[in-house]
Amino acid sequence: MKIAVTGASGQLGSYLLDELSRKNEVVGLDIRPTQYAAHKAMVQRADVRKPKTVTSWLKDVDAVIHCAAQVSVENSIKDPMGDLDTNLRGTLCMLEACKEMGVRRMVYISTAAVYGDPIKVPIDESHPKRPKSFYGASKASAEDYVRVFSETKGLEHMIIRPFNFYSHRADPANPYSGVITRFVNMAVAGKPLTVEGDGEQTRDFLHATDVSAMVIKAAFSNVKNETLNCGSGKGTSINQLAEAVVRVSPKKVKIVHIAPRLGDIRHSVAEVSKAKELLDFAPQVSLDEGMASMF
Ligand code: UD2
Repeated sequence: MKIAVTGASGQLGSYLLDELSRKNEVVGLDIRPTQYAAHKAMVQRADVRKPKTVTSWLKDVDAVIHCAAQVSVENSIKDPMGDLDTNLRGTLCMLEACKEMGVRRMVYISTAAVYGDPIKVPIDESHPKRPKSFYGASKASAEDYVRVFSETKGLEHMIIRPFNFYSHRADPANPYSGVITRFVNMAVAGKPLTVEGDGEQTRDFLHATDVSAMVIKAAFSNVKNETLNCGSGKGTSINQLAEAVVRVSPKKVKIVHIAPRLGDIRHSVAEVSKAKELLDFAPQVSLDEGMASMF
């Protein structure tokens, strides 16, 4: 198969390239160059908002995995128009480019942020979408564009909603990086881990290699036109997470509590039975193993 991956220089994109390139022809597309030497020959400069830069790279491509996105919740509040341009218009541009070039399937990488504050945990895929940020709103709308495009123009699709994923490839310099990356950086610097609020809020953490594995299953599966959560199904409180980081940290660090984050979601845990049933997917990396690999 020939697969194109947008957002190929990002965290998830880089794991997809590693895995896909073992047995397939792969084209990576990104506005930023890749930082991995092994990917240099695979990653082409292209902007999903500018179809002319993308189309020619989709020649003979069977499936597109569309990861390219503006991923910061906070940026989306500061610049909703920029967020919409990349996440919604960029996705429509990709859908049209796929159609024009005869691509059979798009796997759209959405987010658990489409759910907003859940009314029920674990959250299953039929839970109402009520995003709390423009980021969640643009991803939720893009999901609808993917589905409607698929229904009206005949492109197969799969929508994947990852929960909180992490890996050592997340950019530590990015102020919006997730809590695991932040805690590991604090521990490496010998600084106390700052738990926001009482720390009893929960998240569903999974390693980026597990997200990559599920996305690849979705790309190759006979199952089509489905929306699936991508999580571990286990809730971990931020207090438990901080304690786990303290356990594996080479430096002795303390845990301190600071003010809660404004608008924070209290509990976010995926119901994962649909992914198990349709794709036979279950994450392989435990939180302890994943955490150890971060140091
Ligand atoms: C994640 C995603 C976001 C969106 C959202 C959907 C990341 C980085 N962000 O936001 O893009 O998809 O899910 O709901 O994956 N915390 C601390 N100390 C810190 C940093 C964080 O206590 O130094 C807490 C924070 O208050 C929150 C939890 O850890 O309760 C998780 O924070 P996060 O920024 O990792 O991710 P989240 O779930 O808010």
